[in-house]
Amino acid sequence: AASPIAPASQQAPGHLVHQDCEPCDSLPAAFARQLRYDLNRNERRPQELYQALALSVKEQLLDDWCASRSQDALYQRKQVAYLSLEFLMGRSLGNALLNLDLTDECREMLQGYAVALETLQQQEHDAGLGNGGLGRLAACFMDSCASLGLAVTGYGIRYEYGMFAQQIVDGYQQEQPDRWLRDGNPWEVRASQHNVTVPFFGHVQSHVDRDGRRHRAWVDTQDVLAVAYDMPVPGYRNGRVNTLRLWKAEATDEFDLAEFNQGDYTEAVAAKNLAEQITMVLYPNDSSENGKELRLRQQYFLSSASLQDLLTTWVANKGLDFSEFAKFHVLQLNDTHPAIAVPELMRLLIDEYQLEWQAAWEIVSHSMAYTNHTLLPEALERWPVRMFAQMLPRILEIIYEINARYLELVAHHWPGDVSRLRQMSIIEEGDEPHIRMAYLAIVASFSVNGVAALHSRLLTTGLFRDFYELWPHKFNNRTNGVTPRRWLAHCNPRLAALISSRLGKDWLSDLRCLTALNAFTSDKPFIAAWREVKQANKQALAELVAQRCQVNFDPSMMFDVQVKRIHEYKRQLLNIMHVIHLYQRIVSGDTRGMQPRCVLIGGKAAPGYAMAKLVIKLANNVAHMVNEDPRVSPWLRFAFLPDYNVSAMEVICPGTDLSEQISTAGKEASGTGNMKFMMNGALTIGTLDGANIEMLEEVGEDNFFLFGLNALAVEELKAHYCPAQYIASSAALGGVMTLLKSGHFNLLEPGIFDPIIAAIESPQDPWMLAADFETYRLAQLQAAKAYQDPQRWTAMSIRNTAVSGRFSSDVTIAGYRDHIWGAQ
Ligand code: 4GP
Repeated sequence: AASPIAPASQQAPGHLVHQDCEPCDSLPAAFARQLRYDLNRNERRPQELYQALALSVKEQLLDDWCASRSQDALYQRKQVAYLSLEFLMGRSLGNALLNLDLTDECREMLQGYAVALETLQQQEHDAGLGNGGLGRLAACFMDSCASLGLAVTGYGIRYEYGMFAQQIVDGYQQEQPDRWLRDGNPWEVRASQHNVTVPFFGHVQSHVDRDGRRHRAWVDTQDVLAVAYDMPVPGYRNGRVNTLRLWKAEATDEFDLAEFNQGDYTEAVAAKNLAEQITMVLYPNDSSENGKELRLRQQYFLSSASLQDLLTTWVANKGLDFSEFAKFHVLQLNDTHPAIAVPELMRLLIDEYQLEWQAAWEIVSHSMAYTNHTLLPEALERWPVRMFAQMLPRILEIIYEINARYLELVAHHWPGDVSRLRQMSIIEEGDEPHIRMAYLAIVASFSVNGVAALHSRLLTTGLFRDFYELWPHKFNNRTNGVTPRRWLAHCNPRLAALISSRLGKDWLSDLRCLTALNAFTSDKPFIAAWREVKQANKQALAELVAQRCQVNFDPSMMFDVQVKRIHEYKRQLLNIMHVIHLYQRIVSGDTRGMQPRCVLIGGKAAPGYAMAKLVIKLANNVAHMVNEDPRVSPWLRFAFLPDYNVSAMEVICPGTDLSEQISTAGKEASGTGNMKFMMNGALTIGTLDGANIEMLEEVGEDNFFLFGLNALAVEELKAHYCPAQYIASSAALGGVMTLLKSGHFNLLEPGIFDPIIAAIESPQDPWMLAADFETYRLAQLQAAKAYQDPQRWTAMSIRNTAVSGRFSSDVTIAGYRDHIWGAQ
């Protein structure tokens, strides 16, 4: 593994930067050059203009990107590898321009080409390499890490097909493949010098080396090539550019040589597909796992390639002494998806670099850190031992060894407690033994964190209680955040300009500065300007809704929005039930004191999640009845927005008045959409769940519409929950159930909503819709009343934005840096 180049530590700083050539062109010059050498310049469409612009902007990043890399190769400070199966990046152009401070220059330049920046931005396909919260969090973290000047590399998978595109046909969700790379990706750089091979299948043998030492060797493997594609992650005006390295699977040249030699040339070439399948498609499940073999292959592929990359770079720069590896590396595991990195790092250190078990374990257990993102039991990954035995036999051996050594420790701690051993074992026994990936992650990690205060507490008192008793020092909380660059400055330029006109621009890198807005809550001109901005943003949202849903939203009405993955625990159904209730009131002539509102729901359901898909169908059918009735439209409009994604959210959150965060308490780990809405001045109607609790703490009960059972009450009610009682005692809820059962919303499709009705009426309903309906309805009445006093509402809106600084991902990442990573 000798390196052809001198270790970077022995090179003069800047060694790799060519001092003798011209600095790169300015943006206008680079853009002009891109266009000049475009072979198809006579048939230029907005897509080509966008490509040329993106390439020119990327060029502006290259010097800083190279310099950041050279600096990291010196190993003067700790580096973080953020391992994640998902990075939900969305579009890059607007964000890159913002962080480079080139937005105005670019806008001006494009005037000369008679095209608007917005037009070109819309040409960019969303990089939808994630499902929801966990993937989008990774993207916000990347922005904050670079903006804080930290040396952090994101490692992920370059899925050929990202999150599916959602269409609504007759009210039902249909999934369409997302070919986001169709027009190429101008942001990526294929970096084949970093290629590594990842082994699969085969079997393990013992052998004795020349010095008489016994080794285990994983042989006859089928190797897959991992090809690196790098995307730049620019910090906010600080010259730092980090890397998001996405791996693509390709067949190795030696692939199935045997078949070649047997003359089966075409068969062998066709078999390449098997290797390339690994990175073909993102699994579209949010918060749940389905035990698919291909998914495990993706996890191992990502983990192995990324670790090999880190080790090769280390060896090239520092040689074969790994004693300081953990001093300079942290591997942050984004949920258990990459937890297989634990045994893989052991394997690489022991099998490839000949370390002893104990030395290797020291390194692993001092460099791994694990973040948990959900308490839902179906999301806790367990893999059949059988699958490991076949696909990753050497990895299975190592897991057994880790488990044996760790269980010894458990036995010491709780002498004679056999059930404890069974309970805490990484291997779950049974007819079909399974590997518990969360336990593997906890055992190896020096830090285990949840993503909001309540969630972290529930981890230590519930799900991971045994481990907390054993290792209390490992557990900590890091409340999520979102990047204020994308989620305020970029997506809401009108509000950003208004804020900057009073506070200057410091808030972009220190969002806590926004507390100064509290001084303006009774400043009449400021309130008027704030309202004007909101109206303009509502107009833009109304246009999106008109175009995608053919429903007319009136910006003078209250915009009430719930967008997120469709999941029972998130309770889109509760929202729909409230819409049905309003509809009933309106058609019965009871509109006294009612606030006209437009309700928007959007989000994707996992393709195999029947109940979530039925909720989408119900939303669409109810919307149809609401919108077709002329008696209703002055009071209520309702739309389901198809294909909700990152770029849709950039239009949605600035134009929202009321944000729905109504999950059953104890189920939403944190939420991050809630924070985006708050930053953009929406008020929240919500339960005491996830980060809602901390948002409420910041903004106070007077500026938040709180309702529902808390997490403890939900647990206590479980044993004697009786929905019939709630239905009997609330006329509103009773009315909703009667109308649902009458078939009013499915006249031509009898019975289709029976599963929904049964779920609401079931004493086993874990989401407790009936229990929370009445307090939800009352909170909605309060929200409506508050909205009718525009001065008061606007002051509340300003207060929400003012306190949102705590939910900047810069704050979150500073917490990771100081309390987990120990990075500078
Ligand atoms: C999500 C959680 O559901 C959400 O509450 C949290 O804000 C987000 O992670 C980021 O921490 N979980 C997932 C998942 O997306 O796939 O488990």
